[in-house]
Amino acid sequence: MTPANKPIALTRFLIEEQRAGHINADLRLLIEVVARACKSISHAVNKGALGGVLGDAGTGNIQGEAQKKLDVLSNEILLEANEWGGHLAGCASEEMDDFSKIPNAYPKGHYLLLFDPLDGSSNIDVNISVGTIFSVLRCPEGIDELETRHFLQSGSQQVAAGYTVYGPSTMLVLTVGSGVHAFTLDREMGSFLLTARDMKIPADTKEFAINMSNQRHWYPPMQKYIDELLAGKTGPRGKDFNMRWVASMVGDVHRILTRGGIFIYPRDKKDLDKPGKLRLLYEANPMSFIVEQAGGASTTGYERIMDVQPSALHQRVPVFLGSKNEVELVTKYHLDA
Ligand code: AHM
Ligand code: MG
Repeated sequence: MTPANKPIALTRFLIEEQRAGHINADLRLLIEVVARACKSISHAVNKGALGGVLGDAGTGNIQGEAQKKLDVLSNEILLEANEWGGHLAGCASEEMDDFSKIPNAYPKGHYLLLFDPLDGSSNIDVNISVGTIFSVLRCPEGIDELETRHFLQSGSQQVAAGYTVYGPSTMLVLTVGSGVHAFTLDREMGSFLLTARDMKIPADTKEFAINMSNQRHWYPPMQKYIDELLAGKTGPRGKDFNMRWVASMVGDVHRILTRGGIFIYPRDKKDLDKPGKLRLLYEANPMSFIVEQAGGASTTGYERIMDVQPSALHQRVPVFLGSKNEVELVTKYHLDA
């Protein structure tokens, strides 16, 4: 590869975004630190059994889910990397009951970082893609003490969002509100290099992602929508649809960002206490920001996810995201029901 067509590094890309007025120096530093933490997580994920990181940690999170060793390790890596940089006021994570403040020994900054340190945990022990998802919000100005309510901002307030997919290669996908860009980790150089600029999700698709084993628990609009997809060429949709389910939202969203599709995790009758499985603040919102920036759509089946006013840190939400025309159709089925 000649120097002229050599992909640019994340560091240079972020400096150019700062010059273009899309981010300030603090947000640039924050994203750099998150990327560095993701490199460490990538190394741990890659070592697998050799690093002694597989299996259960023997603990549970606030959502009653058993934590894997890599869930706990990834959470620690992200916290430690971010607490001393001076750019954050606090962090919240899927793996922590409550938010975490910046220790008094370090200066406090103006941003809040929310993350799912290792999404798709059930894939860890079977060597299938997992990922890290993150969302950045502004901390409200002039507050005396950081409280949970300061994190409860709608997705439309996000200033940056991204994920890293630890797959056959490690890729960081990022938006700061000026399109969606993907960076591949060059392990020899130790840096993320820009490999896809301004990614776009096609409006139409023939591919859907859903856990079909829950079908009997779905509500009527979902049954109708999926029945029509499964009916294929001779059905009302007039085309055959294919199905894919990685069981890691990062893996499924990355495929959709690359070649289109719709991802669905609906509310169902199995657990009436839970409005869906995925968490609003550190899964649904960042993925929605990315998908919308790539020209796709993202709803709860009834409203735009990024318009939902959060009421709790670990709040769950139904998720319909991806190719715009499919998301609009399934949302219409819900609103018309
Ligand atoms: P996790 O954050 O505990 O890993 O759970 C979230 C994951 C998503 O990545 C994925 O889409 C979904 O849960 C898979 O659910 P299922 O177990 O129903 O296949
Ligand atoms: Mg998750």
